[in-house]
Amino acid sequence: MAYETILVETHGKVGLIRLNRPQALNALNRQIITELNAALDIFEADKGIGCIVLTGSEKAFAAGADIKEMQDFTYPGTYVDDFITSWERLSRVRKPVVAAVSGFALGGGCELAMMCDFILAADTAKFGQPEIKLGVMPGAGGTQRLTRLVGKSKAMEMCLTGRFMDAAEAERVGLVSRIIPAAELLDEALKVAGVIAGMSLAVGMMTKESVNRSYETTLAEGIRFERRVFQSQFALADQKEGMAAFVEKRKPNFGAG
Ligand code: CO8
Repeated sequence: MAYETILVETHGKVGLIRLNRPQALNALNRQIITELNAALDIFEADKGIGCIVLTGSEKAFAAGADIKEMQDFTYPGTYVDDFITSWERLSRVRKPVVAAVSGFALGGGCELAMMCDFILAADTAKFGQPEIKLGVMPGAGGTQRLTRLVGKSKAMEMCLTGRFMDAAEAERVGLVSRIIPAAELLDEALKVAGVIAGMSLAVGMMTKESVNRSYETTLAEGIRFERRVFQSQFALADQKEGMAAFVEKRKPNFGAG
């Protein structure tokens, strides 16, 4: 597929997707989401890819859903088309996904970043859910994921006032895992993703599934889920390889399971 609004590369076992509508600060329209979903499908199916990095430009990860496209939407139209549901493909990717956020991550852009497994932020990053200024509220998980990540008070303030959060505040409250100088962000994201992709693919996917389970269930059920998955890992060739490599004082050579 020839993409017009994203750039797709592979770096070893890492799949890199860059949002690329510079004239609109990577505003998310139907085309960019369709292309993003297609690229995710391809990386998800490719056994040679162990981790995906999603990034934007230096100025903007994404400045939200495309307001010019949305302004004439109607309720019957959004209902019949089930507007936004297909935009959540990213949250259903089973392989690890790292967001590398530089500049604006606003509205749907912030929601897209939060659908990733963790966010590495440039020191220039700015996060916000400014939808309320447009007469709507977050619609792709912002009221839910932001609240779980930063707590009710911060999430309420951001969603009700639309104020932006800078990188330092985002790190302090746990929205991002780390802050990196803007010029080094992509290299660092690819390096971290390379480390993840060098592990067992199956174990990486199982780990992601287990951590995510903590958001969906009780502690007792989550622990039970974790225990079963952990026990099942003794059926993996990668468990034999990983532990043999430790005992033999060599580097492990992991495969897909
Ligand atoms: N939609 C469409 N165009 C946009 C958007 C957007 N969200 N953001 C920026 N642009 C365009 C501008 O219109 C401008 O285009 P033009 O040159 O043709 O006028 C160009 O990008 C550059 O923007 P600015 O001149 O405004 O750049 P500034 O540096 O002055 O300002 C800002 C940058 C602060 C980011 C500003 O552009 C802004 O406030 N943008 C809108 C932010 C916003 O409100 N985002 C929320 C949108 S609603 C939403 O996301 C709902 C979520 C739906 C679910 C999504 C699922 C993933």
